[in-house]
Amino acid sequence: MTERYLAADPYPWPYNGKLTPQNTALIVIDMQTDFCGIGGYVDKMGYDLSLTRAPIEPIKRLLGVMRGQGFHIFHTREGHRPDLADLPANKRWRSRQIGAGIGDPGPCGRILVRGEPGWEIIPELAPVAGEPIIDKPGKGSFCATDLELMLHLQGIENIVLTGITTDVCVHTTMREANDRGFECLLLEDCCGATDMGNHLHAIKMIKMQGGVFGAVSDSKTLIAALAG
Ligand code: C5J
Repeated sequence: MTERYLAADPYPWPYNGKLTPQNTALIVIDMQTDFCGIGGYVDKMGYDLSLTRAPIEPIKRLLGVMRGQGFHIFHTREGHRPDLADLPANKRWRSRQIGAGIGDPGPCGRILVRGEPGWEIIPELAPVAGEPIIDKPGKGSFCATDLELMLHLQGIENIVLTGITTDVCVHTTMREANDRGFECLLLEDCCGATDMGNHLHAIKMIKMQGGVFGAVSDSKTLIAALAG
């Protein structure tokens, strides 16, 4: 197989040059109204929505290219059962401290509850038929989900991470994936956080120790590499 790499920091990615639609998945994390829409969880906490909305257009463009080339695409949603049986009491308590209680009613329905309008993936990035959606109760996409099994059954070795928020669900998922032996790439323009400093620091952390969790690049670079 011809080796294929893209420019990334701190090393050309993937480490072994094995980049194909068959062994690589794009994961779009938590692009839900609750994290980037008016009246959702992040809005209710008072954070700047422009930061979590910034990745919408870059992800949309990337989805178009990667779908067109037959890459695996996965989506995730953070949320809890309507009876809140999977919501840790401390998670609920903390969210209430900041005025956006998980499970409580809000402008987009009950906050972070499965089936509510705020929990839905935004229409701009809606999954298409055949793209698995991973429903997760936590920050990481591997905790209490079947994601790892599905990745292994499909022969996936490389994971391209996008979505929100960079420092929480994206970072936790990247760390979990890295520990499981997946080769990870985070696209910085396809991620966003509730705080720009946290976004930048989360990106910096990945690049330490020769790429302690993988590598970082951007969607333009990946799209150019896929065109070549
Ligand atoms: C958070 C997430 N920040 N999707 N969730 O609570 O990052």
